[in-house]
Amino acid sequence: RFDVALFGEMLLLLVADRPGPLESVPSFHKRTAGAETNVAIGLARAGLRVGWASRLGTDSMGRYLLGEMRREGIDCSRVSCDPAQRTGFQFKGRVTDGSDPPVEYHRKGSAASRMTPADIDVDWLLGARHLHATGVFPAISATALATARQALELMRAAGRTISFDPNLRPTLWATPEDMRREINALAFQADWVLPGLEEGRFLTGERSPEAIARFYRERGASLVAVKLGPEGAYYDGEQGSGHVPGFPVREVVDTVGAGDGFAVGVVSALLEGRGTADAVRRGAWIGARAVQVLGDTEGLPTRAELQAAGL
Ligand code: KDG
Repeated sequence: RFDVALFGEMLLLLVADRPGPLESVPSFHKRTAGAETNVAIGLARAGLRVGWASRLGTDSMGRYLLGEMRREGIDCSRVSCDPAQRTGFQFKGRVTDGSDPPVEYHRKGSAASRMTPADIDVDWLLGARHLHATGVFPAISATALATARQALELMRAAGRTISFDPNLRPTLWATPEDMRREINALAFQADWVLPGLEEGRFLTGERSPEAIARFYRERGASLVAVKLGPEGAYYDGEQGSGHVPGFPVREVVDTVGAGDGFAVGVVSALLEGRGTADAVRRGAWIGARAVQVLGDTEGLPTRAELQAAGL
């Protein structure tokens, strides 16, 4: 029995040690990446019991990633490692102006992209009280999309809560229309929907955070929190609506992972029974930490750090 289940691809991340085109960068820092595994790591550090289901190759990257997840105390019993398959990886560039860095994926045909609904251990999944899903895993292959859909359906049918971060990756979809349709179909199954402002605009055709939130609220979400970057977040839920200001940031080192940090804050706090405004505040705080570090997970706080910050 555990608190949160997640399905998703974990990637080896190679972050450039200096700005410039990737081909001219001489050395890279080794880190881990993957939207769902970032959230898994953050939730585990926040003190929740977390289970992650996936596939990895048995190559050195797969061994490294599995070791990192186990070190965080995450249940990896539903991660299968296949010698015939390869672990995905990505390069990430460095930027100095706070913009989103360039990313180059090497994940096509990866072990995780070969997951199918048959990989879902239903008893294991239903042993969790909550599912967190993002738009990344369903984007990596048709079978991953089917797996994500099925996981959401099973949890919904069992009356468990679901959080969903659209986390749009246009390069992984055939067309923008496919992306909009499939991501919205998943979002409509979720209780807590966590889009970024630009994502929300693309997905709903609305402009304002209020209208984006209303769009998902009218389609079943009990809480929508729209991420506004340095401006914090707007939320609309059963306990009311409001705006949480952003936390101060000294220097933006890398924006990737901020949305995952936000999800960690909101989901961990809600599962602890905190109110919506507190949950969104925790999310905004972790998001602000996440942009000040190079990798996706160094900014994710431990339970003790959350307590010390009064969050
Ligand atoms: O949300 C962070 C992720 O974007 C990153 O860790 C890698 O999964 C990833 C992706 O597809 O970009």
